[in-house]
Amino acid sequence: MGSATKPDRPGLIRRIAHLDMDAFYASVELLRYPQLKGLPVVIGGGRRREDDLLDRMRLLQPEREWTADHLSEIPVDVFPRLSGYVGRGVITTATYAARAFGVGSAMGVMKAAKLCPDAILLPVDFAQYRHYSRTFKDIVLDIAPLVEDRGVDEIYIDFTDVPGGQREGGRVLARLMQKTITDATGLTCSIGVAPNKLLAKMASEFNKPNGISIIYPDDLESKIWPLACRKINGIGPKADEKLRAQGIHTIGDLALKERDWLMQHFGQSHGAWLHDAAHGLDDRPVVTDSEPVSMSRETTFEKDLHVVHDRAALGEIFTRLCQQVAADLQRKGYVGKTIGIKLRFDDFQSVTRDHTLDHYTANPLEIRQVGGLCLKRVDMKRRLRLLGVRVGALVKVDSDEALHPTSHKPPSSKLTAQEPPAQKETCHEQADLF
Ligand code: TTP
Ligand code: MG
Ligand code: MG
Repeated sequence: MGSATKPDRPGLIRRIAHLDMDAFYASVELLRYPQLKGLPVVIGGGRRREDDLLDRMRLLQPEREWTADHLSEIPVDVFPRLSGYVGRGVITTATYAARAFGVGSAMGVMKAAKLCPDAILLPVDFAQYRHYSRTFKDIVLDIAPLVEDRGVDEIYIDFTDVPGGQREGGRVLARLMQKTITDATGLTCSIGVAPNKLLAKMASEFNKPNGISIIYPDDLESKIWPLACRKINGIGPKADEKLRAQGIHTIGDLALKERDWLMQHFGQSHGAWLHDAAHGLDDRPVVTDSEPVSMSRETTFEKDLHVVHDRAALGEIFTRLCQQVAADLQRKGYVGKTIGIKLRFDDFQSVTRDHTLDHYTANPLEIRQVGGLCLKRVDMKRRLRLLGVRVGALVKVDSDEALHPTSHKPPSSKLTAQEPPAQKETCHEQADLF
């Protein structure tokens, strides 16, 4: 594994970790329903409503109180089972107990019901998953500064220069991260530490759940080569099929092929990449988060809403979204100048409008007011599926720009619609809708 040392720090072994949360959505759900621990549970099929199960309990046991504080007291036999499910929903993830039945991500709920009819089915709650996603990432950032965000439940971390990052190949630091995350959230994760991102990503799967796996440069032949080519992040089903057609099934098979042969059969750059990957070579740096350019909040409705009949509900939802995005900005220490809205109609057409202020803000009332003006510029001709608000042109709240806005440009409004601009008269009716 040639890229084991850092070019800028000769002699220092490059140690890169990949951290991935275990059965993430399902594990977050189990925090509020701990009575389901160890049981087969799948997440999918619909969105969480606040809170269907409590309503059911209020009917079953009206003599006592049922609030959000009592979720853990709901008896297991009250939870919906897969067997009762009819619909086209898809499973996002499953607990390890459900995986034992062959149930997993991206499977239709109906199919899963055949495999494990007694599994409990819970709806998704993205806001909750985002919250825990932010929490575990912040915890890791407190321990190690170089973190690359790879989605809702995974990150790469550069261990090389972090205290403890080289001890036992990174195991000591990995253990500290696992413990800190579990103590703070009750969630577990698995971590792979290796000389580079490619191998770390594979390694984090080796000892799931709640596992640590360390790969040293000498482990390539014993730990990596026996794996199927699909285990290389970047070899998808199509590429795998092409490799199989050439009799290449494992990473070891791939490593036996000459670089030139791979380049001939799979193209110059892909062939060279395949060769490097099979030999455990990967020089990609851990790319830390760049400053965000915008923050947004949006929501898809349970059922399409009518701009007139549902105006009160829409107004409330819009206010809440503005408050949420303002809270996001304030929590992360940003202010923005461009306020935008996004709508999706029941025919899936999307429309956006935005307005740029001459100053920066993170004030929910101001975001609400400017967002409301943007909404008035939309021809509300159909029912709405989705509503969102975005604040862009962000700067840090304590930056020079925020404190002394220098731009002398007049405030501007921009149409970014995927449909013709609204006509003034047609949207008059909705003028004070939200
Ligand atoms: P993963 O990390 O792939 O899976 P996981 O965390 O559920 O389980 P594991 O212990 O094997 O890591 O995905 C993270 C979350 O992303 C998962 O909890 C749900 C969501 N997801 C989907 O919604 N659809 C999918 O097809 C996949 C793979 C994941
Ligand atoms: Mg995961
Ligand atoms: Mg993941």
